[in-house]
Order: sequence, then structure tokens, then C-alpha cells
Amino acid sequence: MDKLIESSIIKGMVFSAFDKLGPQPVYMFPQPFEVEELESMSQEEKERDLLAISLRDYTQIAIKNISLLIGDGAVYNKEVEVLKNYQYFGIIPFPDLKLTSLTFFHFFETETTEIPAASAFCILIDEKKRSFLYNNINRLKNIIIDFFSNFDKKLTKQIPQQKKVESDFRNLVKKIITIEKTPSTPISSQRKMKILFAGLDNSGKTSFLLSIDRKFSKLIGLSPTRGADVSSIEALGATIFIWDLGGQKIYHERYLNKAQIYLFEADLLFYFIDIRDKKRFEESIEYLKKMKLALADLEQNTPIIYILSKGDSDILESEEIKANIKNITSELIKLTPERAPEIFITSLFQIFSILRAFSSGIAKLSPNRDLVEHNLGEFSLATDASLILLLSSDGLVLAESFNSKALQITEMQNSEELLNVFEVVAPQFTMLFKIFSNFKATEKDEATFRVSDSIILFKKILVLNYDMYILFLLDDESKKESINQHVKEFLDRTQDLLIRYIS
Ligand SMILES: Nc1nc2c(ncn2[C@@H]2O[C@H](COP(=O)(O)OP(=O)(O)OP(=O)(O)O)[C@@H](O)[C@H]2O)c(=O)[nH]1
Ligand SMILES: [Mg+2]
Repeated sequence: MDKLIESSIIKGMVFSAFDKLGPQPVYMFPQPFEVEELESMSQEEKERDLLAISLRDYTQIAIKNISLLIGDGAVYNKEVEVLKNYQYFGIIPFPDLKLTSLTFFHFFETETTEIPAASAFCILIDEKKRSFLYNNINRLKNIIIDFFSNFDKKLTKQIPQQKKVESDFRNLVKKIITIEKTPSTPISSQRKMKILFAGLDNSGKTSFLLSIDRKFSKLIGLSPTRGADVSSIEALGATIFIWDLGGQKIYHERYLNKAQIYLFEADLLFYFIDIRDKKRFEESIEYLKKMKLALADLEQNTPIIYILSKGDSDILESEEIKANIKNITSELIKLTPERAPEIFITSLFQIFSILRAFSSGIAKLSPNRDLVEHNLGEFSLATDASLILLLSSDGLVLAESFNSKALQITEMQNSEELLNVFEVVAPQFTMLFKIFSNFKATEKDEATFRVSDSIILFKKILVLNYDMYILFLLDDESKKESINQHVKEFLDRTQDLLIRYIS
């Protein structure tokens, strides 16, 4: 096993579970070293391709991981069925060990305990090579989920000894080595991201980008689109390249035939359909199908966000447009039967519709979003906050969590409307906060805004020298206290996940 691992990008693996004694490493590859052995080793020996760490280090990894999943333990108040459905991935740094892990968090059922047991499985690699994890994350996720859907069955009665399961893990490593041999992208250390804007000509791509540009001055200006127009923004600590693929027919073939250039490495695709132009729906769907095929050929699982553009409020209620929306939505559902397509209706005249669609997309770029949202949910349970948003320094919503009380206190109709409103105001609050803290030094790094009966609490947090913000919606000022008590613990727990939003 050690030889196999040594021949791969992996430095080690650990499967941890929560048992009577707390978080424990259960299976460790390679076996931990004795402390004395480690002390007598030279730095070079320690830094070879196989992990040289002690049981204590493995235990630290187990504790850090499991606590990300179970937080303060409130998750255990949830139904067993809910726990069984928790499956999260996270990319987690272990700077002391110079390692980064791809961790799979889930609960497995046992016959000896009433509630499922929390577990974390880590693939540990050299932190300098962590882009391998980002770049191949979808393939890695599939392999790991597949592995545990079988492996969990072996854990129900009692936990088998390591030597009994070694061959299972060996097969897993072999599969990872296959990915390594045919990587989605070459291994590099710089984190770069690529977002595609595609759709027929005149579908509103460039206008969409321009209106984001006006909002976030960091985006550079765009000119009319002949072929592909590439610009870049710095966001979340990474360089994000935006490819605006001019939609005139003469260009389609170029993009599709040279997919290795145009579609390659795309982290996200915004696909635009002009909601008024029913005559061209069919043509648009054809183009989309071809794009999807080209992405599949590249073995890329690029997430797609559908933008139904030009949904100006004056026409949105017309029968014709309603029918168009229905029609195109059902076409898109047909194309992605496995899960509901993400569709946004946008209009240049409602900037929030554009911001919301854009920030939903940006947030997807973090592999840790689900786990951060899970933790925000726990945080909101503990503090009784009705809504919590995590914001980047420019006010983009990176993660959100809310409960039904948020609808009551805002008297809004549905969660869609609620999120629209908050995602639009988030950048404005961020701006306000920055301005106020300049002329009236806000020592506590927080500001409170009163909106009729409810309170909006805005807090600046520092994550690895980057500012981020958290916005809370509360029905009662006294809850601020509880938030202040819990915020540190929340940050301690989630800091590492947040770092992976920005580096
Ligand atoms: N009413 C309305 N018009 C819009 C909206 N978005 C874009 N348009 C108009 O649609 C036209 C085409 O927009 P563009 O952004 O240039 O379209 P594009 O997708 O970039 O087109 P190509 O570069 O040729 O692929 C322009 O006249 C825009 O003003 C919208 O939300 N509402
Ligand atoms: Mg354009």
C-alpha cells in the first residue's frame, strides 16, 4: 500500500469517525510513526512522497475535520434521515503539516449506536499541489461517493481492522492514480478560474457583464463582441477569467471545434436565452446541446447557470412571456433530467436580478460552499438569527442561510423574494459600512441598522488578512449578545473553509 501511495500524488489518507472517545482516526495510510522515529528523521526524509506523521497528528486531523461536520453537536437533534443525507466535501488546509485535504464528510449507520456516526475521509496531498484537487474535484467526488456507498456496509456491525480493508482502499488509490494520469488540467500551483458567457447573438451577455462592471469597479470594461472577449477580475483571492463568447453563428463552430481552447477548464458556464425571442428558442437549444456535448467530450462537469434575459418587469406578466418562460424551462429540464436546472430571469432594468444570478455563480466556484452553508445553518440555530449571509469584501454573497422566521419578520412572500432583496442590498451595506468606518472608527467592527421592527447586524471578520462580512437579520436586538458569543467559535470552526474561498 505504501508503495502505491508513494507512486501517486497522494501523501496519505485517513478515515476518521466519531466514537465514544470523540473523533478518532480509524484507518491511516501510511501507518503513523512513533514520535522518537520522527525525531531521528531528517527534514528530507520527512518531506518525501509518503506522509511521516505521528498518531497525534492524525488525531488532530480527525478532530479538525469532524468538528467541521458536527459543530457544537446540535446536528444530533436532527432526524436520522436528515443526517443520512448529509454528504459534504471540503478542501481543508493543514498548514502545520504543509498538507491540504479533500475531505468527504458523512454519517454512516451502525447497529451499535442509535444515531448514525459522523465520519470524515481525507485524501492528503502536498499543499503546493492542491490545485490538483480543485481541478479534478468532480471526478474525485464521484469516485469517493461511489466508494463509500459500498464501504459503509462494512461498517454497520463493527469497524473491521485496517488489514481487512486495505485492499478496498488500495483500489481507491488506483482510481485516483487514473485521474492523475489523465488530469482535467495540468498541475499548477496558481489558482485560476474561468467563467464562460455563451448563448446566441443578441441574447444580452455583454450587457449583463457591463452592468456588473458598473457595480463592481474591479471588472474591466468590455467592448462589443467579435469572437471571444476575455477579461479578468480578481475576486476571492483568485484570478477569474471571463470569456464572453460572441454569439453570432459564424463563431459557433470555432468554439465547438476548438473546445480545448474555448471550453477547456471552464469552472462555470452562464448560458443566455433571450426570453422574448421565441422564434430562436429552438436554435438556442441546439447550440446549448452542442456545447454540452463538447463539455462532456472534455470530461468536464462544468456547472451551467441559465439566464433568461430581457425579462423586464413591464412584460413579465404578459401571457406571451409567461408562456415563453414555461416553454423554455421545460426544454431545459428535459436536458438535465437528473436535477433541476438553475434558472434566473434577469433584466437590465433590475440590477438585483443580475447581481443575484452572478453571485450565485461566483459562490459555486468554492468547493466549500455547501459545508459553509451547513455551518451557517448551525450558527443560526444556536443564535436564533433569522437570516445570515456571508459576504466577500465587495459584498458578493458567498453563502446564505435563513429560516421561516425571516419571511415573517420581513413580511415577504417567498424565499425567492427574500433572497433577491438581501442579495441586492448586501453590496450597499458593505459600501455603507466601509464609508462609516472611515470617518467614525467602528471599534467593534460592527454596525447595526434598524429597519422598522427588525435589526440588521453587520459584522466585519478577518480571515487570513482578508476582510469578509457577515450580515444577520434579527427580530430582536437582544440576540446580538448571543451572536457575539458564538461568532468566535463559528469562525474558529469555519475559518479554514473560508480560507479556501480566497486562496
Ligand atoms: N429590454 C432589455 N434589453 C436588453 C436586456 N439585456 C440586453 N438587452 C439588449 O439586447 C441587445 C443585445 O445585447 P448584447 O448584450 O449586446 O448581446 P450579446 O449576447 O452580447 O450579443 P453578441 O455579442 O452578439 O453575442 C442590446 O440592444 C441590449 O440593450 C434587458 O434585460 N432588457
Ligand atoms: Mg456581446
